[in-house]
Amino acid sequence: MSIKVALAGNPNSGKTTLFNALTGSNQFVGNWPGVTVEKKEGKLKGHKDVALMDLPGIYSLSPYTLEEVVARNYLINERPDAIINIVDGTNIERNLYLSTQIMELGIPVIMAVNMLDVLEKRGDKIHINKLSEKLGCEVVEISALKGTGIRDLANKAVKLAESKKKNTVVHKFANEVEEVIDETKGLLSADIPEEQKRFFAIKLLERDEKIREIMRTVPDVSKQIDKLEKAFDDDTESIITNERYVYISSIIKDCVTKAKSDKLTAS
Ligand code: BGO
Repeated sequence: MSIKVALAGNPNSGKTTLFNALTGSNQFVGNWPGVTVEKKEGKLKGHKDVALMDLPGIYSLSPYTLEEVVARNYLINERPDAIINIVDGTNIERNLYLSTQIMELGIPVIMAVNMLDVLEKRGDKIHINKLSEKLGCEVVEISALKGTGIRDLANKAVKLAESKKKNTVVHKFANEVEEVIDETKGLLSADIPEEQKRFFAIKLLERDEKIREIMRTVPDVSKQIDKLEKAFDDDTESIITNERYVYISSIIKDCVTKAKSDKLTAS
């Protein structure tokens, strides 16, 4: 049986460089059905039975661009055995916004922190063990350009895919938000697997119309939306985005040490 691994990340994170390093010349290029978004698939070098799917570069799993819809529909409908989430280590705060959403899909995730060569040159440090603990997934450092850590990443991704271990979300949002997410999860029909319920509940709370289109039964979550919006005096999409940024700030505080501050000086 062949194993499917998906590669997901922001534009400019080094995804193409990594895809080329992982697959060599063994690639097939086409389009995603019905749209002019490029689809690239390859065989993982050294692992003949492992297919690697390169997803479009995206910033979020929201429904606002064709690329986001293509990527998330693939992840929901095809359920790859593992996801490699590549993040640009020099821009990690921004890249983690997508990661927090990828972790909610219930698919095993391994994070590849890219641009290690640049981080080392600057003297910046990402504490990958702490990052791994905070995210609840394995994290490796790589330089896609220099080829550092690529083989280790490939071996770990294959092992993870073979393990069939479901990803569970380790971080909790504010209590009031978690309560409403739990209530919403309880309204979802039984055809949605347990490990995917958090993702669907959050998307319904965000009034994501496109997610409704791919659900067999759509529960009425208007009471849950009302409850959250009254409690926070804001719209649900902003409330959840804000929760993600609070989580990301705590990750950055604990896991990133910079040699020089980003702040501009007056010199
Ligand atoms: C240009 N280290 C370094 N230093 N650079 C990297 C690494 C790494 O580990 N990985 C990728 N890059 P894509 P997406 C470029 O193209 O793979 C670089 O969008 C340039 N081009 O080489 O395309 C990579 O698929 C001129 O840089 O990313 C590329 O995710 C000057 O990051 C860029 C400088 O990689 C994006 C860089 C004409």
